[in-house]
Amino acid sequence: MGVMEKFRLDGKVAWITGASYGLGMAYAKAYAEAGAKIVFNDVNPDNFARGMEEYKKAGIDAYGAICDVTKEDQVEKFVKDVEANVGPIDILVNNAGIIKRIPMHEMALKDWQLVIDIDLTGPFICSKAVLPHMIEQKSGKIINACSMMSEFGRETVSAYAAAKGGLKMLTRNICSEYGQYNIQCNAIGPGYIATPQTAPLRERQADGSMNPFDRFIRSKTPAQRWGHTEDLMGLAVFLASEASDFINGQVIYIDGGISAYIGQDPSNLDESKFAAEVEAEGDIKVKD
Ligand code: NAP
Ligand code: GCO
Repeated sequence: MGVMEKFRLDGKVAWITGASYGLGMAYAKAYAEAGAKIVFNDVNPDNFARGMEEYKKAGIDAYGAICDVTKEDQVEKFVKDVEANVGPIDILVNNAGIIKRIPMHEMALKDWQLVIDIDLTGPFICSKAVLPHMIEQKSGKIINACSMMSEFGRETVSAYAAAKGGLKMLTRNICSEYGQYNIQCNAIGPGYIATPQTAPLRERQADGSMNPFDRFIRSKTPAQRWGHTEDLMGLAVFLASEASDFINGQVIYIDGGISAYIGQDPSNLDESKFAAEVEAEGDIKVKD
Protein backbone atom coordinates (compact mmCIF):
# COMPACT_ATOMS: atom_id res chain seq x y z
CA MET A 1 0.00 0.00 0.00
CA GLY A 2 1.41 3.43 -0.94
CA VAL A 3 1.81 5.94 1.87
CA MET A 4 -1.06 8.17 0.68
CA GLU A 5 -3.41 5.15 0.64
CA LYS A 6 -2.88 4.92 4.40
CA PHE A 7 -4.82 8.18 4.80
CA ARG A 8 -7.92 6.81 3.05
CA LEU A 9 -11.04 5.82 5.03
CA ASP A 10 -12.83 3.81 2.33
CA GLY A 11 -15.24 1.24 3.76
CA LYS A 12 -15.04 2.70 7.27
CA VAL A 13 -18.06 3.82 9.35
CA ALA A 14 -17.29 7.05 11.20
CA TRP A 15 -19.54 8.35 14.01
CA ILE A 16 -18.96 12.00 14.93
CA THR A 17 -20.98 13.09 17.95
CA GLY A 18 -22.55 16.57 17.95
CA ALA A 19 -21.85 17.11 14.25
CA SER A 20 -24.73 19.32 13.04
CA TYR A 21 -22.26 22.19 12.61
CA GLY A 22 -18.94 23.48 13.98
CA LEU A 23 -15.89 21.27 14.27
CA GLY A 24 -17.94 18.06 14.18
CA MET A 25 -19.32 18.85 10.74
CA ALA A 26 -15.84 19.75 9.48
CA TYR A 27 -14.52 16.38 10.67
CA ALA A 28 -17.47 14.59 9.03
CA LYS A 29 -16.97 16.36 5.69
CA ALA A 30 -13.27 15.49 5.75
CA TYR A 31 -14.03 11.84 6.53
CA ALA A 32 -16.59 11.67 3.74
CA GLU A 33 -13.98 13.03 1.31
CA ALA A 34 -11.58 10.33 2.54
CA GLY A 35 -14.20 7.67 1.75
CA ALA A 36 -15.91 7.02 5.08
CA LYS A 37 -19.63 6.51 5.66
CA ILE A 38 -20.79 9.33 7.97
CA VAL A 39 -22.91 8.79 11.07
CA PHE A 40 -23.79 11.66 13.40
CA ASN A 41 -26.07 12.60 16.28
CA ASP A 42 -27.21 15.79 17.88
CA VAL A 43 -29.51 16.79 20.67
CA ASN A 44 -31.41 19.81 19.30
CA PRO A 45 -33.94 18.76 16.61
CA ASP A 46 -33.75 22.04 14.67
CA ASN A 47 -29.95 21.99 14.57
CA PHE A 48 -30.02 18.30 13.65
CA ALA A 49 -32.39 18.96 10.72
CA ARG A 50 -30.23 21.85 9.49
CA GLY A 51 -27.16 19.65 9.77
CA MET A 52 -28.76 16.82 7.78
CA GLU A 53 -29.72 19.37 5.11
CA GLU A 54 -26.16 20.64 4.98
CA TYR A 55 -24.81 17.12 4.50
CA LYS A 56 -27.29 16.49 1.69
CA LYS A 57 -26.23 19.74 0.00
CA ALA A 58 -22.62 18.60 0.28
CA GLY A 59 -23.55 15.31 -1.40
CA ILE A 60 -22.97 13.31 1.80
CA ASP A 61 -25.49 10.52 2.50
CA ALA A 62 -25.16 10.83 6.29
CA TYR A 63 -27.01 8.58 8.71
CA GLY A 64 -28.13 10.44 11.82
CA ALA A 65 -30.49 10.59 14.77
CA ILE A 66 -31.30 12.69 17.80
CA CYS A 67 -29.26 11.26 20.66
CA ASP A 68 -28.03 12.85 23.88
CA VAL A 69 -24.52 11.60 24.64
CA THR A 70 -25.20 11.82 28.38
CA LYS A 71 -28.05 9.28 28.20
CA GLU A 72 -26.64 5.75 28.10
CA ASP A 73 -29.93 4.20 26.93
CA GLN A 74 -30.15 6.60 23.98
CA VAL A 75 -26.51 5.95 23.04
CA GLU A 76 -26.90 2.18 23.24
CA LYS A 77 -30.01 2.34 21.02
CA PHE A 78 -28.24 4.69 18.60
CA VAL A 79 -25.26 2.33 18.24
CA LYS A 80 -27.53 -0.70 17.74
CA ASP A 81 -29.50 1.19 15.04
CA VAL A 82 -26.25 2.21 13.31
CA GLU A 83 -24.92 -1.35 13.39
CA ALA A 84 -28.20 -2.62 11.90
CA ASN A 85 -28.63 0.10 9.25
CA VAL A 86 -25.08 1.10 8.36
CA GLY A 87 -22.60 -1.31 9.89
CA PRO A 88 -20.26 -1.59 12.88
CA ILE A 89 -18.58 1.68 13.91
CA ASP A 90 -14.88 1.80 13.04
CA ILE A 91 -14.18 5.42 14.05
CA LEU A 92 -15.71 7.36 16.94
CA VAL A 93 -15.06 11.07 17.37
CA ASN A 94 -16.24 12.27 20.80
CA ASN A 95 -16.80 15.81 19.56
CA ALA A 96 -20.05 16.86 21.31
CA GLY A 97 -19.34 19.41 24.00
CA ILE A 98 -20.51 22.54 25.73
CA ILE A 99 -18.89 25.26 27.81
CA LYS A 100 -20.28 27.43 30.62
CA ARG A 101 -18.31 30.64 31.26
CA ILE A 102 -19.20 31.45 34.88
CA PRO A 103 -16.87 32.41 37.78
CA MET A 104 -16.52 29.20 39.81
CA HIS A 105 -17.73 30.71 43.07
CA GLU A 106 -20.92 31.74 41.27
CA MET A 107 -21.41 28.51 39.31
CA ALA A 108 -24.49 26.47 40.20
CA LEU A 109 -23.84 22.77 40.77
CA LYS A 110 -26.27 21.94 37.95
CA ASP A 111 -24.14 23.95 35.50
CA TRP A 112 -20.94 22.24 36.69
CA GLN A 113 -22.59 18.82 36.40
CA LEU A 114 -23.99 19.51 32.91
CA VAL A 115 -20.55 20.40 31.54
CA ILE A 116 -18.94 17.34 33.16
CA ASP A 117 -21.78 15.11 31.93
CA ILE A 118 -21.52 16.21 28.30
CA ASP A 119 -17.79 16.84 27.96
CA LEU A 120 -16.41 13.93 30.03
CA THR A 121 -19.11 11.38 30.85
CA GLY A 122 -20.48 11.55 27.30
CA PRO A 123 -17.18 10.34 25.79
CA PHE A 124 -17.12 7.52 28.41
CA ILE A 125 -20.66 6.43 27.47
CA CYS A 126 -20.07 6.61 23.71
CA SER A 127 -16.65 4.91 23.85
CA LYS A 128 -18.06 2.14 26.06
CA ALA A 129 -20.82 1.56 23.48
CA VAL A 130 -18.46 1.11 20.52
CA LEU A 131 -15.58 -0.76 22.20
CA PRO A 132 -17.15 -4.29 22.17
CA HIS A 133 -17.26 -4.36 18.37
CA MET A 134 -13.83 -2.78 18.04
CA ILE A 135 -12.42 -5.46 20.37
CA GLU A 136 -14.12 -8.19 18.34
CA GLN A 137 -12.79 -6.86 15.01
CA LYS A 138 -9.40 -6.11 16.56
CA SER A 139 -9.31 -2.58 15.24
CA GLY A 140 -10.81 0.82 16.01
CA LYS A 141 -10.17 4.53 16.34
CA ILE A 142 -11.46 6.70 19.15
CA ILE A 143 -10.69 10.41 18.89
CA ASN A 144 -11.53 12.76 21.76
CA ALA A 145 -12.04 16.53 21.64
CA CYS A 146 -9.53 17.93 24.10
CA SER A 147 -8.65 21.60 24.32
CA MET A 148 -6.17 24.25 25.44
CA MET A 149 -8.07 23.76 28.70
CA SER A 150 -6.74 20.22 28.90
CA GLU A 151 -3.46 21.94 29.83
CA PHE A 152 -4.25 25.50 30.94
CA GLY A 153 -6.84 27.16 33.16
CA ARG A 154 -8.43 30.53 32.80
CA GLU A 155 -11.10 32.54 34.59
CA THR A 156 -14.73 31.32 34.35
CA VAL A 157 -14.13 27.91 32.70
CA SER A 158 -13.52 25.67 35.75
CA ALA A 159 -16.00 22.92 34.79
CA TYR A 160 -14.85 22.89 31.17
CA ALA A 161 -11.15 22.72 32.12
CA ALA A 162 -11.82 19.94 34.64
CA ALA A 163 -13.73 17.99 31.99
CA LYS A 164 -11.14 18.51 29.25
CA GLY A 165 -8.29 17.67 31.64
CA GLY A 166 -10.13 14.49 32.58
CA LEU A 167 -10.72 13.74 28.91
CA LYS A 168 -6.96 13.85 28.33
CA MET A 169 -6.51 11.14 30.97
CA LEU A 170 -9.48 9.13 29.64
CA THR A 171 -7.70 9.22 26.25
CA ARG A 172 -4.56 7.79 27.85
CA ASN A 173 -6.52 5.16 29.73
CA ILE A 174 -8.46 3.88 26.73
CA CYS A 175 -5.06 3.64 24.97
CA SER A 176 -3.62 1.68 27.92
CA GLU A 177 -6.55 -0.73 28.29
CA TYR A 178 -7.40 -1.38 24.61
CA GLY A 179 -4.18 -0.87 22.65
CA GLN A 180 -3.72 -4.66 22.80
CA TYR A 181 -6.76 -4.99 20.46
CA ASN A 182 -5.24 -2.63 17.87
CA ILE A 183 -7.52 0.17 19.07
CA GLN A 184 -5.98 3.64 19.06
CA CYS A 185 -7.40 6.41 21.22
CA ASN A 186 -5.95 9.88 20.68
CA ALA A 187 -7.24 13.42 21.07
CA ILE A 188 -7.35 16.55 18.97
CA GLY A 189 -6.37 19.59 21.03
CA PRO A 190 -7.62 22.63 19.09
CA GLY A 191 -6.52 26.12 20.03
CA TYR A 192 -9.04 28.93 19.58
CA ILE A 193 -11.20 28.08 16.57
CA ALA A 194 -13.95 30.26 15.03
CA THR A 195 -17.15 28.31 15.73
CA PRO A 196 -20.48 29.09 17.47
CA GLN A 197 -18.95 27.95 20.76
CA THR A 198 -16.34 30.73 20.67
CA ALA A 199 -18.43 33.36 18.89
CA PRO A 200 -19.14 35.26 22.14
CA LEU A 201 -15.38 35.75 22.55
CA ARG A 202 -15.13 37.48 19.17
CA GLU A 203 -18.28 39.62 19.27
CA ARG A 204 -17.30 43.22 18.54
CA GLN A 205 -17.94 45.87 21.19
CA ALA A 206 -20.94 48.23 21.00
CA ASP A 207 -18.65 50.89 19.48
CA GLY A 208 -17.54 48.44 16.78
CA SER A 209 -14.09 47.88 18.28
CA MET A 210 -12.49 44.46 18.58
CA ASN A 211 -13.53 42.25 21.49
CA PRO A 212 -10.72 42.43 24.11
CA PHE A 213 -10.60 38.61 24.21
CA ASP A 214 -10.23 38.51 20.42
CA ARG A 215 -7.31 40.91 20.72
CA PHE A 216 -5.87 38.79 23.56
CA ILE A 217 -6.03 35.55 21.57
CA ARG A 218 -4.46 37.17 18.52
CA SER A 219 -1.64 38.51 20.71
CA LYS A 220 -1.12 34.97 22.06
CA THR A 221 -1.12 33.30 18.63
CA PRO A 222 2.05 33.62 16.50
CA ALA A 223 -0.11 33.67 13.32
CA GLN A 224 -2.25 36.40 14.97
CA ARG A 225 -5.46 34.71 13.83
CA TRP A 226 -8.18 32.34 15.08
CA GLY A 227 -8.19 28.83 13.73
CA HIS A 228 -10.81 27.82 11.18
CA THR A 229 -12.58 24.45 11.11
CA GLU A 230 -10.75 23.67 7.85
CA ASP A 231 -7.43 23.87 9.73
CA LEU A 232 -8.33 20.76 11.72
CA MET A 233 -9.60 18.49 8.93
CA GLY A 234 -6.22 17.02 7.98
CA LEU A 235 -5.36 16.04 11.57
CA ALA A 236 -8.81 14.51 12.03
CA VAL A 237 -8.36 12.32 8.95
CA PHE A 238 -4.82 11.37 10.00
CA LEU A 239 -5.93 10.22 13.47
CA ALA A 240 -8.84 8.23 11.97
CA SER A 241 -6.63 6.46 9.39
CA GLU A 242 -4.08 3.65 9.24
CA ALA A 243 -1.41 6.33 8.93
CA SER A 244 -1.64 6.82 12.72
CA ASP A 245 -1.85 3.13 13.77
CA PHE A 246 1.27 3.40 15.94
CA ILE A 247 0.19 6.63 17.66
CA ASN A 248 -1.81 6.01 20.83
CA GLY A 249 -2.75 7.95 23.95
CA GLN A 250 -1.63 11.30 22.54
CA VAL A 251 -3.23 14.73 22.56
CA ILE A 252 -2.12 16.51 19.40
CA TYR A 253 -2.41 20.28 19.79
CA ILE A 254 -3.40 22.22 16.68
CA ASP A 255 -3.39 25.75 18.02
CA GLY A 256 -1.40 28.05 15.73
CA GLY A 257 1.41 27.97 18.27
CA ILE A 258 -0.45 29.38 21.31
CA SER A 259 0.93 26.70 23.64
CA ALA A 260 4.52 27.50 22.58
CA TYR A 261 4.42 31.31 22.77
CA ILE A 262 4.43 33.67 25.75
CA GLY A 263 2.53 36.23 23.64
CA GLN A 264 2.96 39.92 22.96
CA ASP A 265 1.36 43.05 24.42
CA PRO A 266 -2.19 43.08 22.96
CA SER A 267 -2.00 46.87 22.60
CA ASN A 268 0.78 46.39 20.02
CA LEU A 269 -1.62 44.66 17.60
CA ASP A 270 -2.62 46.68 14.54
CA GLU A 271 -6.42 46.14 14.48
CA SER A 272 -6.67 47.29 10.86
CA LYS A 273 -4.78 44.13 9.83
CA PHE A 274 -7.77 42.03 10.96
CA ALA A 275 -10.73 44.17 9.87
CA ALA A 276 -11.31 42.24 6.62
CA GLU A 277 -10.97 38.88 8.38
CA VAL A 278 -13.39 39.83 11.14
CA GLU A 279 -15.89 41.11 8.56
CA ALA A 280 -15.48 37.93 6.46
CA GLU A 281 -16.23 35.73 9.46
CA GLY A 282 -19.83 36.92 9.24
CA ASP A 283 -22.35 36.41 11.97
CA ILE A 284 -21.54 32.93 13.23
CA LYS A 285 -24.40 31.89 15.52
CA VAL A 286 -23.56 33.01 19.05
CA LYS A 287 -24.04 30.56 21.92
CA ASP A 288 -24.26 31.48 25.60
P1 NAP B 1 -20.16 23.93 19.10
O1 NAP B 1 -20.11 24.80 17.91
O2 NAP B 1 -20.75 24.44 20.37
O3 NAP B 1 -20.90 22.54 18.71
C1 NAP B 1 -21.08 21.58 19.73
C2 NAP B 1 -21.93 20.46 19.18
O4 NAP B 1 -22.16 19.51 20.24
C3 NAP B 1 -23.28 20.95 18.70
O5 NAP B 1 -23.65 20.26 17.52
C4 NAP B 1 -24.20 20.55 19.84
O6 NAP B 1 -25.51 20.31 19.43
C5 NAP B 1 -23.56 19.25 20.27
N1 NAP B 1 -24.00 18.82 21.61
C6 NAP B 1 -24.02 19.56 22.73
N2 NAP B 1 -24.50 18.83 23.75
C7 NAP B 1 -24.81 17.60 23.26
C8 NAP B 1 -25.35 16.41 23.82
N3 NAP B 1 -25.69 16.33 25.11
N4 NAP B 1 -25.52 15.34 23.01
C9 NAP B 1 -25.20 15.42 21.69
N5 NAP B 1 -24.69 16.52 21.09
C10 NAP B 1 -24.50 17.60 21.88
O7 NAP B 1 -18.68 23.43 19.47
P2 NAP B 1 -17.37 23.43 18.57
O8 NAP B 1 -16.67 24.72 18.72
O9 NAP B 1 -17.70 22.89 17.21
O10 NAP B 1 -16.50 22.35 19.39
C11 NAP B 1 -16.68 20.96 19.18
C12 NAP B 1 -15.84 20.25 20.25
O11 NAP B 1 -14.49 20.72 20.18
C13 NAP B 1 -16.32 20.52 21.67
O12 NAP B 1 -16.11 19.36 22.46
C14 NAP B 1 -15.39 21.64 22.16
O13 NAP B 1 -15.23 21.63 23.56
C15 NAP B 1 -14.11 21.26 21.46
N6 NAP B 1 -13.19 22.39 21.25
C16 NAP B 1 -13.59 23.50 20.59
C17 NAP B 1 -12.67 24.55 20.41
C18 NAP B 1 -13.03 25.83 19.69
O14 NAP B 1 -12.21 26.77 19.77
N7 NAP B 1 -14.16 25.93 19.02
C19 NAP B 1 -11.37 24.41 20.89
C20 NAP B 1 -11.03 23.25 21.59
C21 NAP B 1 -11.95 22.24 21.75
P3 NAP B 1 -26.70 21.36 19.74
O15 NAP B 1 -26.37 22.65 19.14
O16 NAP B 1 -27.88 20.69 19.10
O17 NAP B 1 -26.81 21.46 21.22
C1 GCO C 1 -12.77 29.79 26.23
C2 GCO C 1 -12.88 29.04 24.92
C3 GCO C 1 -11.92 27.86 24.91
C4 GCO C 1 -12.05 27.15 23.58
C5 GCO C 1 -11.14 25.99 23.48
C6 GCO C 1 -9.70 26.38 23.56
O1 GCO C 1 -13.81 30.25 26.74
O2 GCO C 1 -11.63 29.92 26.71
O3 GCO C 1 -14.21 28.61 24.70
O4 GCO C 1 -12.21 27.00 25.96
O5 GCO C 1 -13.33 26.65 23.40
O6 GCO C 1 -11.45 24.98 24.39
O7 GCO C 1 -8.93 25.25 23.22
